Amino acid sequence: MTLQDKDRIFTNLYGFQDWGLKAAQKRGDWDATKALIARGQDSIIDEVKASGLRGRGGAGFPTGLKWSFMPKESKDGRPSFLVINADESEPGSCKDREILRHDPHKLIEGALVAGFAMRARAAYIYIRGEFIREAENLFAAVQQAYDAGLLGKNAAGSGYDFDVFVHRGAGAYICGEETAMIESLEGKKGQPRLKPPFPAGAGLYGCPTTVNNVESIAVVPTILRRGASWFSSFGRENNKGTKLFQISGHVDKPCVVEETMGISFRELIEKHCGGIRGGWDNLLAVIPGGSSVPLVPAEQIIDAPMDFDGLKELGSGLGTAGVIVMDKSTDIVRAISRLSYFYKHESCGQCTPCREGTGWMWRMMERLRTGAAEPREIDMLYEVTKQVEGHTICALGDAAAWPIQGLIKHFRPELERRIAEHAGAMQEAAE
Ligand code: L3W
Ligand code: SF4
Repeated sequence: MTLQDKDRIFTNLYGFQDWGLKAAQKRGDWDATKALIARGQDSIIDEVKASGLRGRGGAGFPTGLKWSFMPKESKDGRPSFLVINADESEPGSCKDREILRHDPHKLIEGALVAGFAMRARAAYIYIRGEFIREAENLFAAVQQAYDAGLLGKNAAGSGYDFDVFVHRGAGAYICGEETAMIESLEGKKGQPRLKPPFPAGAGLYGCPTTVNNVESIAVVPTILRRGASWFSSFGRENNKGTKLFQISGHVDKPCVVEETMGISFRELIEKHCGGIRGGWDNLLAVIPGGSSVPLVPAEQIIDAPMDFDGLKELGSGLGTAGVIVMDKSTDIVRAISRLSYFYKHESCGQCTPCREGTGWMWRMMERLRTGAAEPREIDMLYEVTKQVEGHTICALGDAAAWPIQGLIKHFRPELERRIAEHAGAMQEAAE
C-alpha cells in the first residue's frame, strides 16, 4: 500500500511549521495524553505489541516485548528508567536529527507515555554531541512541556510523576551502543558492557532500564491514538508500520521521507528521490541500512522490499534504513575501505578481536584498494572478518566485518582486477 499524506506520523518532518509546543498541539501532539495514560500500563504495552512496532535503531527488536521485560513492581526500592538513544552516528543515518529539530514534542510525549507503560520514573535523552541546534530545540521543548504541566509532578494531569533529562554526548560513535550509553550517562568512559544482564535487569545505576531509539518512542502516541490495527495495516507480516527512510548518495534528490515498510527500492527512489543519477542502468550497489550492513548489488536490490525480512533475504539488513546509493562512478573498494577506517577509529578497544581486527581489516582493505595485495590476501581478509564477527562484546565488531564480507562476496572480480593491474604495472616498471 502506498502511503498517503494523511497517514504520515511525522507531519513536520521538513520544518515547514514551528517546532514549539503550540504548533505541535495544533498538529495533534499532546492531545488528551491523560486519556492515553488512563488506559493503564498493560493496555499500552499490549497495543504497542499488537501494532507490530519493531525497534527503529537498527536491531528491529519488538518494542512492546522489550517493554514487557521491565519489572511490574520494584522489589528492592530501585526505580526504573527509560533511556532514549538520540546519539545518531551511524554513517548514512539522519532521521532522528529531523525529529529532534522539527518535531521534538512527539518525542517528549512519547517519552511520557512509554515511560509510564514501563513504569519508569524518568527518561534520559542522550543526544549526540554534534547536534547543537537539535539540542537547543530539545532543551527548549522539554522546558515548554514542564512549564505547561505536561512533565514533572502529575504529568499532563495523569496523576503520574515523570521527569525528562537531556544529556549531551561528546562525539563517540560507540556511545550509541545501549550499554556504552548507560556507562556514559553514569559519567564513565563509554564502553559496552557484557550482556546478559540486559538493561531491563540491570541498566542505568544498576536499575531496570529500557533503551529505545528516538523514532521508536516518537511514533508511540500516534499508534495509541490511531490504533494498533491502523499502524499494522502498513507493511508485511513481521515488518509492520511506517518508517523514516534516509536516502543519500547518487540519487537526484537525497531526502528523509516517511514511507510504508516494504516499499520496493525502485518505488522509494522514483517517488521521492527523482531517480538514480544517470538512470537505473548506472546503479552499482546500495548499502540499505546504514553503514553497518553489507552492500547489495544493483540487480538484487531494485525490486526488493525495503524491510527487515526482505533485506535479510539478500544477506543484508534494514538497520536504521539509512540507504546509501552508489552509482558506477563509485570506487567501491575505496568506499568500503573508508568505512573500515571509521570502525577502526571508533572501536573502544576493550576487546582484542575488535581492537586489533579493525586495524588489520583497514590495512588489508587499503592494500586491496591500491592493488598492492597478493591474490591470497582476499581470502585472508575474509578469514580475519570471520575471526572478528561474533567474537566481540558488542555489535561494532560485526558491523566492521559485514561490509567487507559483502564486498568480497559481490565484488571479488574487481578486487582481483586491481591486484592483477598493479602486478602488471610493477612488472612493467621493473623491465
Ligand atoms: C532482554 C533479551 N532484552 C535483546 C534487547 C537489547 C537491545 C535490543 C536489541 O545493536 C544494531 C547493531 C548495529 N532480554 C534480549 C533483550 N534484547 N535480547 O533488544 O539488541 P541487539 O543486541 O540485537 O542489538 P543492539 O546491540 O542494540 C543495534 C545496527 O543496529 N545498526 C546501527 C545502528 C546505529 C544507530 C544510530 O546511529 N542511532 O542506531 C545498523 O544496522 O550494527 O546490529 O535493546 O537489550 N533476551
Ligand atoms: Fe569495544 Fe569493539 Fe569490543 Fe565493542 S566490539 S566492546 S567497540 S572493542
